[in-house]
Amino acid sequence: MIDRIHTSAVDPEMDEVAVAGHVHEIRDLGGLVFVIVRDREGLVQVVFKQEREPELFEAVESAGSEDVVRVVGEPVASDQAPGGVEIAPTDYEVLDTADSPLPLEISKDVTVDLSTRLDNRALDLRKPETLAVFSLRSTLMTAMESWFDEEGFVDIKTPLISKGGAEGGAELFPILYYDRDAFLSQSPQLYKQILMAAGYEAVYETGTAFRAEDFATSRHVSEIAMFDVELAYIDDHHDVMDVQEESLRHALRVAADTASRELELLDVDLTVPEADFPRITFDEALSILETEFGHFPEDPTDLDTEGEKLLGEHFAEQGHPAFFVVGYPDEKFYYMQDVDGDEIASRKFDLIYEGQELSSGGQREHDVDRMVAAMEAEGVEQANFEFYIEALSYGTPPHGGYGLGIDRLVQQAAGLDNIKEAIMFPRDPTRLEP
Ligand code: AMO
Repeated sequence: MIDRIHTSAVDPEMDEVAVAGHVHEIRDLGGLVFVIVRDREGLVQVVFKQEREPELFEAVESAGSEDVVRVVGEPVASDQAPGGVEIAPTDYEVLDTADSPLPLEISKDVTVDLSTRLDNRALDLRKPETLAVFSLRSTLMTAMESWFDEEGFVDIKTPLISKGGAEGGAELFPILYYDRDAFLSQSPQLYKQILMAAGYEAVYETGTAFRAEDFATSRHVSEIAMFDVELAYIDDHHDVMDVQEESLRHALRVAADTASRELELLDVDLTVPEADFPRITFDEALSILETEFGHFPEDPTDLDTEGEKLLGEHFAEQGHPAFFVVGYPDEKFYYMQDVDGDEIASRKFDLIYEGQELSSGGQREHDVDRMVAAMEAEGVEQANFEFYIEALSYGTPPHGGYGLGIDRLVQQAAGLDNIKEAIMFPRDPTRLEP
């Protein structure tokens, strides 16, 4: 490996350091050139003086923005330098030069629309604020996965190519699988349930789901990073919500504790929901919307974007950034519905976080006869689900789970206007590259 330390580790107490990175900024003041070097951890200023190091000075005068360089030198405390330290160079090496002009400015604070940023994503990803999003994303997801590892959940991988969909026909991306028609997976739903029938007891998957929805919103994409969870031997859907609540709180807490540099760059004050997440019924949600906001969702069996936002405001005022809405009517065949003694229509819940649906889940129908009846009522073609129905028919423990949209989690945690900012190379109905 090339000998270097990160810019964040440069300390005036050190005798000599080597750093490497992109040339973020150059300021030429005659006999003095300031070069700001950027790596993954931050920026450091290098001061080249013509009188002090004439040879290096000559070399640096031809430096260009975004060249990749390595600098060796002595760290010196400096009040004017970013981070309070600058480097007096003893060696300067160009590892690669960058073409110019750059199609997108990296260092200058100019407002560029999202579409231009995404067209030039390779450069946009270099911006410290963009990198902060993905560093935060990595922190959140590593923390999330470790919570499940610690709790004994099995890390699984389900297929991305399938014969049919789990969530509905219209949203499937067709592909050619050798000489047969197939589809990209919409959700690991059926497989995670089969694993419950197979006795795996508790599983999680960090995966990808594809939805051929026709949308133009700030919260939808066609290729979604999905965090799926399933657990067996539950009493009811509250056990599933407990898992979701604790794991999300843990991930946000780790991010708040360890990603302070990223949160500062993003100008975000991350609230960790320490109190119990409120759990309200779907009917209660409708009633809050009606009485407090005079809002009626267009589809009376679901909450709309505006409704979720308004409920988010209602609970935020009470100090709750996250809450569950439980018991949606007219649900998919795999959710437990119309249970004797239940006051709710189904054991399906959504988690709303910062005014936006973050996950859907619930207790599943493990009684195959009841599930098949629900499929018939829903008009679902059973032929595509035979492997699933059969797998569940050989004895399946009571179970439940949820799917959490990772991109939405990052969008909300990082305070981003558009979900696409939370994805390195997002896909939507119009964007297939880069
Ligand atoms: P659902 O279809 O509600 O449930 O998806 C779960 C979560 O995935 C995210 N999501 C999306 N994010 C961005 N763009 C999209 N087009 C998009 N579609 C969904 C949301 C959503 O809450 N099988 C069930 C889960 C389960 O019950 O286990 C399912 O997929 O954050």
